Amino acid sequence: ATIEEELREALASGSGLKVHYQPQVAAAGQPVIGLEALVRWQHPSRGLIAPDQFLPIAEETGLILQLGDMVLRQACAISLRWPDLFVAVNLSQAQFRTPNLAERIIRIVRESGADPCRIELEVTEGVLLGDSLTRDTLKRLRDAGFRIAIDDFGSGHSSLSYLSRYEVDKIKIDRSFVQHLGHRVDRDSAAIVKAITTLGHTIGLTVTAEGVETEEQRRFLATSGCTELQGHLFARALPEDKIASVIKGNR
Ligand code: G
Ligand code: G
Ligand code: MN
Ligand code: NA
Repeated sequence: ATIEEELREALASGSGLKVHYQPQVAAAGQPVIGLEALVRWQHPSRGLIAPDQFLPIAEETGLILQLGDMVLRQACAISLRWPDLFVAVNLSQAQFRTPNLAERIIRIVRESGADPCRIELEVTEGVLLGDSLTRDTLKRLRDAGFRIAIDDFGSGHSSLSYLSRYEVDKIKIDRSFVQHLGHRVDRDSAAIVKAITTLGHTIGLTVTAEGVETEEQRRFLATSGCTELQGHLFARALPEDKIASVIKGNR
């Protein structure tokens, strides 16, 4: 069977695909405040497959819509279980090609009983640079109460214009900038991180840093004014049954 057929089968049977959750912490004091849903595929013969290896196929074949539904349903269930946390879900640019994406998402969340205000939707810069259909979809989602985060900020075709043109709530600074904040702090990355943080705060956005791996990075980011931090220093993406101990340990 091709990967596409196997993916279709996994989605139809509801087995194999699962969602892991990576905690996000407040920069101040580091309690866990949110979770990012990250899909995984436990393949019967190929082992654990990373999203980079099957998301492109899901996007090309349109299976990303069903996959997105599955992830969102699970994220809603987690949200109900942890009502004090927000749960972040990634949306691919390909999902925005469907004309009723906003209604689809709103319906799933409503059926689950979760509060849209506790669900954050992560989109990349490419989505924000999209057409009027995409803009309309994002506006309808935000009007329904969802929070919108710009994922991998600074890594794509950055245009500062959409920060004012669109209503977004959060910037997630791409981990490539964070990675270079080492023992010997890289001066350019440090300046970029500080500039993004200042810009974000000035226009009222939450600023999250991704890919935080070291204590030096954490300290620099907290001092620079980042609101939230995410990365292996705190926790990796974990299966549902492993997150409780991390959340409780961090409160
Ligand atoms: O978890 P990991 O670093 O391997 O994720 C790799 C990429 O896959 C990231 O860019 C992430 O945003 C994306 N990704 C993970 N889960 C989902 C998902 O449920 N939907 C979409 N659209 N992208 C996801
Ligand atoms: O594109 P997006 O930001 O959604 O991708 C998130 C991905 O980053 C996940 O696949 C996750 O596994 C990965 N990730 C999370 N924390 C770290 C980290 O501290 N270091 C590295 N290298 N990757 C991370
Ligand atoms: Mn993300
Ligand atoms: Na990201």
